[in-house]
Amino acid sequence: MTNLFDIQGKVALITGSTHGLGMAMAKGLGQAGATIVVNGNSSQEKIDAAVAELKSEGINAVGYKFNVTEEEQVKAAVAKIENEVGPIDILINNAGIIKRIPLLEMEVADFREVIDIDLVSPFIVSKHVAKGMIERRAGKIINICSMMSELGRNTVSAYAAAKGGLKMLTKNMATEWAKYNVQINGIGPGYFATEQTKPIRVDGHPFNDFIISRTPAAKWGDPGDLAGAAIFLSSKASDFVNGHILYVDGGILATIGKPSNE
Ligand code: GCO
Ligand code: CA
Repeated sequence: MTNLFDIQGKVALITGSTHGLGMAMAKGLGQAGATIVVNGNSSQEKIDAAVAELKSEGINAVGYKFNVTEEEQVKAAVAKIENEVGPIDILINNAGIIKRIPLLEMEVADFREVIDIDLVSPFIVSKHVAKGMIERRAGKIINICSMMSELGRNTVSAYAAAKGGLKMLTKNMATEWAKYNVQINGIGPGYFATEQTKPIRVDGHPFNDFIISRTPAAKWGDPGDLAGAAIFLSSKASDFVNGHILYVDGGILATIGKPSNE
């Protein structure tokens, strides 16, 4: 029987996958049988450690260090990966940063850095990976969006601008590439317990209670909760799904929230 969700032997490049949600999705796709191409840019040791961690779970994994904001590096890395590992079947644009600074205090350079990593890099990486996908008439691209693709929040203006932009970039990629049998979709994680949210998750921090009360599921997401969405959007099961953002948020976007006494 054909398994609609089968991704056995597929090559999946996940940017920014040495830790956090990227690593969680690497484990999810890897456990489903995909070969994982880990990427990071901060240090080779981190990449090696991530590859070793995946391998220890029986996952086929390799690592490539490159800066997703530098087109020449991306171009060279994509060619190298396709040559050494195989054609990239699945691309997850996950690498991203956040700066929590009020608008009036934010330096232009900081704003630009967030836009560059969170919005321009998915364009750069997709551009170079999609070429092969279009030639092969097959491919899956998943852009990691955010609650901030839909909602604003104090201090995260550049991140919200980038993630809102990434939602529209997803729709535009689908507009241009869907006819080549490439599916481009987004995953919009709600609030997950990762390093990135650690500063606002600490016990007693007002944001911690706020998020739990703001989430109908009444908890922070476990990074492993993203695996199902990632497998769906990487597999045949989603072959006619295009330009869609799948929010995995415990229901945050479904509700206006509730007063603190309820
Ligand atoms: C914040 C959070 C968010 C989350 C996530 C929400 O400061 O509000 O860090 O940005 O990380 O992206 O979907
Ligand atoms: Ca997060």
